Parts: sequence; C-alpha cells; structure tokens
Amino acid sequence: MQRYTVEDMSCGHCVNTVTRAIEQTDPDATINIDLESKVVAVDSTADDESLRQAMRSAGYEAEPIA
Ligand SMILES: [Cu+2]
Repeated sequence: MQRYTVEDMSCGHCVNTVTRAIEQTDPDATINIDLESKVVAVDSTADDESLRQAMRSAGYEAEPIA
C-alpha cells in the first residue's frame, strides 16, 4: 500500500482524474481516496515513481506519505 498527499485535489472531478490516471498505469490497482484529508491510498504492483508520474501527468503532484 502506497499513500500520497495530493494537495491540489479539491472536488469529485479531481478524484476522478486522479483515479483514472492511476488506473491507466495499473488497471488492477485498488484506489482509496479521501478528499477531506487529500490522501490517496493505492494498492498496486506498479512502482512508486510510475504512480507519481501518472498523477503528475494528469496535473496533480503527489507527495508520498512515509
Ligand atoms: Cu476538482
């Protein structure tokens, strides 16, 4: 499970965009997004950099939560 803070997520549209970006990288990913805390939790076989790059390409900077 990888967790990220995505500060720029502000509405359901953002959540959908981030979700789609991750699914394009790993269609089998399990994605849990809490808009209130702006936390994206991803259970995926894709590596960290691929996931962050996918979100970055969609316009969202994802900071890993240690
Ligand atoms: Cu939005």
